[in-house]
Amino acid sequence: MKNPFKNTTFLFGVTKAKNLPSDDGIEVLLSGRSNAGKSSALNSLADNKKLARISKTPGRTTEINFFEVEEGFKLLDLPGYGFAKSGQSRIKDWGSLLGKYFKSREALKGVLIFMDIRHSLKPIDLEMIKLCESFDIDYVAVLTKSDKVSKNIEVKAIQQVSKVTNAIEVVSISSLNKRGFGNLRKVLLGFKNE
Ligand SMILES: Nc1nc2c(ncn2[C@@H]2O[C@H](COP(=O)(O)OP(=O)(O)OP(=O)(O)O)[C@@H](O)[C@H]2O)c(=O)[nH]1
Ligand SMILES: [Mg+2]
Repeated sequence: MKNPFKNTTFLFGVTKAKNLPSDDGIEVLLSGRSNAGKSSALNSLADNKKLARISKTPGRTTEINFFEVEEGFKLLDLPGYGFAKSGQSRIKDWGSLLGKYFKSREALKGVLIFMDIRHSLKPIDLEMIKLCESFDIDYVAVLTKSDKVSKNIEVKAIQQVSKVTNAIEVVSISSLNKRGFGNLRKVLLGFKNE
């Protein structure tokens, strides 16, 4: 089957709420701590290494980057939380942009929360979960870098996150060996078809 994410293209990055594009179609946010593997996952989803920039230095993605999967269906790559390298003012900018976005965005249909499978549910992840719950937005826990742990640990991590959160799905992926992307694509297409 053809990969429905294959033609995903980068549209633009936004740093201020006033520059957000018109509020239509379907948007799914990709969120998570810096270095969790969001941009790598986006590239693996689309099977295109050049789509999103992979950071060697954590915290380099510093805006909301809009990607279009197809007309009316967008994925938004968020700057990683915890900008050790970018300074306080960035954190503030990001907070207000994200707060405004959540408050009024009709297009927002779901949030993927990317977490390194070895370090899931850190306080900042719980804050993102709270944000989703307070606005009644469905969220999916995406446990990344599954290549770093045994199958046994992988299964336990999935069970743990399923137990303690209200995530509509918990999936595990590896951008290194490409496991789990069939599942992740299914979950994303679910938001589109809701
Ligand atoms: N072993 C392994 N490493 C990975 C995987 N996914 C990402 N990485 C590595 O983790 C680092 C961060 O990956 P990114 O995809 O840039 O992470 P990000 O979440 O987009 O980071 P920010 O843009 O800073 O928020 C890079 O060195 C990647 O090569 C994976 O599935 N397995
Ligand atoms: Mg990134």
